[in-house]
Amino acid sequence: MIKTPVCELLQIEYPLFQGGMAWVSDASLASAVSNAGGLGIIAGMNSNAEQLKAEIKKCRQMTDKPFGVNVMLMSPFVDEVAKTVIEEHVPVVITGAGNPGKYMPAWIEAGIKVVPVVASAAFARLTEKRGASAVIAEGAESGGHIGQLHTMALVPQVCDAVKIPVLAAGGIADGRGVAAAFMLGASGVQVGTRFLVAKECTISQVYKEKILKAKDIDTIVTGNRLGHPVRQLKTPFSRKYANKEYTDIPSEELEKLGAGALRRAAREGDAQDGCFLAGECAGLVKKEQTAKEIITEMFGEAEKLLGGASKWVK
Ligand code: TUI
Repeated sequence: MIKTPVCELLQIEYPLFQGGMAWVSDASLASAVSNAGGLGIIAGMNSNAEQLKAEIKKCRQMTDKPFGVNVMLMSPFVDEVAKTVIEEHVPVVITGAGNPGKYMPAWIEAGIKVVPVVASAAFARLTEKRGASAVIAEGAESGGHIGQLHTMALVPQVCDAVKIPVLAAGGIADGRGVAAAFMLGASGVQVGTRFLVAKECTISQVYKEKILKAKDIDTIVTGNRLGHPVRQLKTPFSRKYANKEYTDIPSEELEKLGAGALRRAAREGDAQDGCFLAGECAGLVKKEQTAKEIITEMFGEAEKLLGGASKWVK
């Protein structure tokens, strides 16, 4: 059995968070992960207060275990979402894509455990000072919005910078990734891409098929020009975007091209104009399984690997 301080901190069985993926991480997926012993996360994405409340209510109908809400700090509704998590007594808030500093005092005062996603050691240190309970060091192998550093270099440097627990994210899709994360000093992992094909994940079958067919080299990073680099699958949409990105197209038009593209991929399965976010580890994802099967398989593999690690030491 693998137990770390993260299990005790959040009252969970496995030190695993499911990524808060926009248009993907709904009550169905989050409750399945929480029921399986991990921490399920509802994506706040660009939801308003009313939409988020409805999803939290649904999640509570499907699980009595702890779960979290991911607050996407670039959302136009971030202020109302920040209030909603307090009103709804959400036990854990994960933040992404920015600095949560302005919201942290109120969340902490309300007894919420705050776990920011960080992309640098300095930012990890800052959030620790502001009262974060743990941080997620997310490397650029991840799908979606990414920072500059990759998991292998980022995680140990963040671990050296803070005393609070560190969860590793980016490129982790099997037990080898989990074991490696612990060796880098992490006390937990966040997994996104592998949960895209969970049976309880409600995204389009087109999206799931694309993940199951993906090879190692099938993702691309776009959005650098707008300052929001995003890793996604190579598709007609990403090729079109990548080709236009460094032409003289005005930034507003580039933004328009991306508007609604996550929803088109996840909800409509629009293979032409959808933006299919995925991490570099998509090539490791080979079968559709329940959330429980995914978690028990990953931790079973990791336990075996860690248990046998002494074979390398002579
Ligand atoms: O947030 C994510 N991944 C996402 S958000 C998203 S939706 C979106 N919508 C519009 C434009 C772009 C994305 C899709 N995927 N992951 C968490 C994450 N946070 N990754 C990297 C960071 C990050 C980066 C820099 C967090 C903090 C940071 O610096 C803060 C500072 O002030 O230095």
